[in-house]
Amino acid sequence: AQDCVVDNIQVMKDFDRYRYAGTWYAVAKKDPSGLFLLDNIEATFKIEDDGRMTATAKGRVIILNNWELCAQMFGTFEDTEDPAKFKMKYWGAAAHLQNGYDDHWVIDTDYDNYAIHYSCRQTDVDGTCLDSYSFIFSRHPTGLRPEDQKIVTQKKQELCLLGKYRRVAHTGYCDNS
Ligand code: DAO
Repeated sequence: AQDCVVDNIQVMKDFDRYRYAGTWYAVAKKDPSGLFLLDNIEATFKIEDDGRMTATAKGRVIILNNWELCAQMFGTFEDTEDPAKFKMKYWGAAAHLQNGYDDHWVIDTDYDNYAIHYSCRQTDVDGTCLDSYSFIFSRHPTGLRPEDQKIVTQKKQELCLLGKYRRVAHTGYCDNS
């Protein structure tokens, strides 16, 4: 089942946000148009007392053409009828950072090692995605375990994004911010 129609994309079954909570390191990323987060990207998800998911994230960005900084970002998630599909409102801690309202889908995760995120910002008339972004997350900043790599490759293919990812470096740029 791989027709590249966004509505047909399989997401994580019985997604458990409590097991998903905590810090994830982006190890690969498929960029949207007008990309924002460059590298040193990590996200920490939290489940609030009322059960809603929130996140803080950071990553190296370049704004105003040549100003490099570590962006501190915040996100709040709205639930949908599918437990693995959220609407994410996000904004930056400082001026000039991006803000927006995106889909935030968890495609697959084992909760302890890897997670695959997907967001389509714009669909085409045929239902395929015109502008998507996707993070491959690891619990380990060093990358994915070899045994997780083949699952991730399979899921990239199901997202019709195989070959469209780049590696996300972790150099410590955002460590003290
Ligand atoms: O980097 O090009 C891009 C698109 C990503 C924008 C979203 C960043 C905000 C994230 C907040 C929370 C968690 C993932």
